[in-house]
Amino acid sequence: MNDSLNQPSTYVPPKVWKWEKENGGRFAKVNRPTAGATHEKELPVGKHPLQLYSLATPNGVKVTVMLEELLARGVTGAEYDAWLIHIDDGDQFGSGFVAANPNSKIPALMDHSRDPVTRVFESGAILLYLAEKFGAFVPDDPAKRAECLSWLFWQMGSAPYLGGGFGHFYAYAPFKIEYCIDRYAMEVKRQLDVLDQHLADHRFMCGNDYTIADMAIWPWYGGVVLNAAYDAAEFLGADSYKHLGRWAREVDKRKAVQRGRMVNRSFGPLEQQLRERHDASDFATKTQDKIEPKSAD
Ligand SMILES: N[C@@H](CCC(=O)N[C@@H](CS)C(=O)NCC(=O)O)C(=O)O
Repeated sequence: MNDSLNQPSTYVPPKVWKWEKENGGRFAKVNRPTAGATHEKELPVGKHPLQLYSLATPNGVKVTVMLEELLARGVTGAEYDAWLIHIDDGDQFGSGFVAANPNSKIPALMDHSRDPVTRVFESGAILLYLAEKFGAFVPDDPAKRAECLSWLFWQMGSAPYLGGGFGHFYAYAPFKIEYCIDRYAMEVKRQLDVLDQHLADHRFMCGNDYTIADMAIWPWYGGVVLNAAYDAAEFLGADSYKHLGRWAREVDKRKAVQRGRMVNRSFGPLEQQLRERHDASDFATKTQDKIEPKSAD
């Protein structure tokens, strides 16, 4: 044991890495080092042109917020069916899902209004696809569009440090490793400061207009400062990022955000879980508190 780093120091990597045992972490059951389908399973298809296969993680919420924002703006073509993908049970490795996303990760979108039916995977690509399809939430002006896409791609490149790095080692790893938590806390705090300094003189990420850049960044970085992710707000000193906090609370109040984050949610308070969404009325009638009988406690 290396005491100063609070980590075991006996491990010597073999010449060639082998997948020999489960690592005991939260995702041990589904993680594997190969791609492709493990079983045959078709995806269901509902009544709307847009079919979403997802789960209400931050990457999933980006897309359901976008769809609810479009609908709130009166874009009726954005009506959608949202199907729940249980990633802890390996649904992402079913043949139908792999055909929609060869990377086996939620979210995946199929657009049946196009011939041939068009698949879109990667949450950032889905946001941009929908923004272009409906001409909304991405600026037309080239300079503003460049700024918007820069922040969108910033999020796609940065969030793995927050989720796969910091969140994994702080919240999910089977034991706490100071070296890893230090490395990623340092980077995440730097990212929080990037956002805080930018939002000091911008209402939203790209100025006065709320765009797909806000939709991409909020579920991750808003989630951390509002303490909705990893229970790490205190650890990361989230209160000190005043402008980021102000922006996160403003986005949090939007009706479409409140609806979008309920879709494909299978955890948390029952009244916040709309596991599948096929119609706008489902928010009033099909949340889990209305479906599941109350538990005895
Ligand atoms: N870069 C991808 C990341 C998607 C992603 O990591 N999805 C996670 C949930 S947030 C997932 O499906 N994990 C299942 C797995 O890794 O097997 C995106 O933004 O769409």
